[in-house]
Amino acid sequence: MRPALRTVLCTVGLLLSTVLFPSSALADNPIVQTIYTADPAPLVHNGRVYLYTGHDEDGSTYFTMRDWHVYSSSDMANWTDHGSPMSLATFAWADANAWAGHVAQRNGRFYWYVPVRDRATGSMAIGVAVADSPTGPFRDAIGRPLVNNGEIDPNVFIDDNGQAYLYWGNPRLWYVRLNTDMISYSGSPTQIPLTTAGYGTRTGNAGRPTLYEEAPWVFKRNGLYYNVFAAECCSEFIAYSTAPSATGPWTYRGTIMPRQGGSFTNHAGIVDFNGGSYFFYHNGALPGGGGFTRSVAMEKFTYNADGTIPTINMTTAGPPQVGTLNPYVRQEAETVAWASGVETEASGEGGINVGHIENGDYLKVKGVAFGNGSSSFTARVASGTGGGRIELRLGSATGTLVGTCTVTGTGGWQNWSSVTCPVSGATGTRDLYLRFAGGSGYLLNLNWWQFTSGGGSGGNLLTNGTMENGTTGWTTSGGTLSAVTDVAHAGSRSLLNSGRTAAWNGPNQNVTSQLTNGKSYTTSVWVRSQSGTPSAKATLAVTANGTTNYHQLTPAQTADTNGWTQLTGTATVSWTGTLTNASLYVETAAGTDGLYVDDASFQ
Ligand code: FUB
Repeated sequence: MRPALRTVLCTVGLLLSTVLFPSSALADNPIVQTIYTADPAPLVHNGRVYLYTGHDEDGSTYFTMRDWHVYSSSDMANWTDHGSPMSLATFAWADANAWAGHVAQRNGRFYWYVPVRDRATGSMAIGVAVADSPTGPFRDAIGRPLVNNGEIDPNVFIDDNGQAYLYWGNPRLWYVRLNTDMISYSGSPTQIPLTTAGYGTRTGNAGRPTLYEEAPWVFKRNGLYYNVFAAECCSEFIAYSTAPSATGPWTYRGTIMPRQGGSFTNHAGIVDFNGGSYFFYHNGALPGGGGFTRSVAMEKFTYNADGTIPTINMTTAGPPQVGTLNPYVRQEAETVAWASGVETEASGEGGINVGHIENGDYLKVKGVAFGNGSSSFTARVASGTGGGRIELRLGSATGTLVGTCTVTGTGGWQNWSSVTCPVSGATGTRDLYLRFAGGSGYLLNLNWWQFTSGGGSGGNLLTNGTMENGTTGWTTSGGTLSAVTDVAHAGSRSLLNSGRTAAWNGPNQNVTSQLTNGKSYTTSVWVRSQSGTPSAKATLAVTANGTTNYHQLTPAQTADTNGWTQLTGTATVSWTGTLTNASLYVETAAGTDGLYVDDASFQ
């Protein structure tokens, strides 16, 4: 995507999130924000909806389309970008126009039928590619056009008796019976009579007396055959006809989606998934969008009791989420409900990563089920520059900060490394925003992420570990404690303990009621000295039966490039008798310089 569009998307993403929609219901339509997509073709397979789309090139003034893309979702809110497994180059005999395709599944294989321009004839033809997986890779199944009559928009329907039909056409409407190999056919292409009874009445175009324009989508429901199609031009609306058999006779049933949305074409696909019915279409809703720069979106709908389809209008909210997203298993960075400012690309580790990330960009992941709480977050990252920060925020891109991961340079945009940071306060089911922060230019690439669950109040036993709530939860064993905004490891605040008169003076927190005897605790805290380089540490003072023991919690030290040092370590905490006090201190081995503390976790 070109920088200009990226900038606009970033701006509009923020606008959408801050102006048009309440934070709990941010726009999830259109489905893809990183490129322009068109001509949706959904397919349900193994508990996921796979969405096959065309791809309008940025700034197009015609249907300039060179490849196709695949996305998938298990919850109809978060969509995983699978990249582009098929392009014009897949078909050696084609030279242009990667237009509206359709994928059908049979015997464990996936067949992608597409209209492309036949180099030999200069006219449109239908090709077919095949793959063993719904995400490809796809290869040309026959090395030549399957049909070649200058018309477009293939769609395949397999009837209950196993007979498959290929439908296509603009300006006419055709079908042919496919053989069970799905890459050859029997008999000749047959024209479906375009009568006004079957396909409605168009006025003012003697050459096209019916409403049928293009984009057939045939399916069967409760014994009734439906053909949903793009009607009239231009602009198009979506209408449908029904029939008692796959070959007709068809009866016109009316409009499904009236003209709207800023694109003079529309193109529909319908699937049932998880008990719901979903209507996919395209419009010009993204910044810079229009008739040649389209975007795929979808709505949930319910058939009327008599099997007719209700009027469906475009929305920015899209359908409700099916279930929730599990943050405690690896999630791909490219699984999002909304991406602002970023792009996706092939990853050197396989699959896709999110890249071209700049300060202020973000990814929204909808309905993340944190449950009782998370203790840490791990991200797979790469950076060819100095890196940046991944802020974990809830509810909006400026919402509550529950953790920050600092990413340093990894020596290359595909030199991957894992970073882990503490998380505090991520509980329940929330929309998660991965917001990127740092200097100018590209900051980092993100391949995947995963949270670690932790018990208690969000996993982190410390209150206000991010220091974003001022001094809340903290006291000091000497000197003065203040919340400062001029120095922060992440977010906008850190804690400063100034006026220290002894090395053991430092911010501390009482955790007596939260400790479990014999349990192993992991600690992470970021520290920075006001001057000098004192060796800081975190110590847990445990008093039981009148005796105090000191556990050193943070033997490891890792400096980042901004003067901050991360202290980390794990210690088993046990005691004999009655526990009367347990407090975690951040202190120094020597020296009394002022001490900044940020992003502390004990879990
Ligand atoms: O995307 C190119 C063409 O525009 C498709 O083949 C038609 O259905 C219309 O959407």
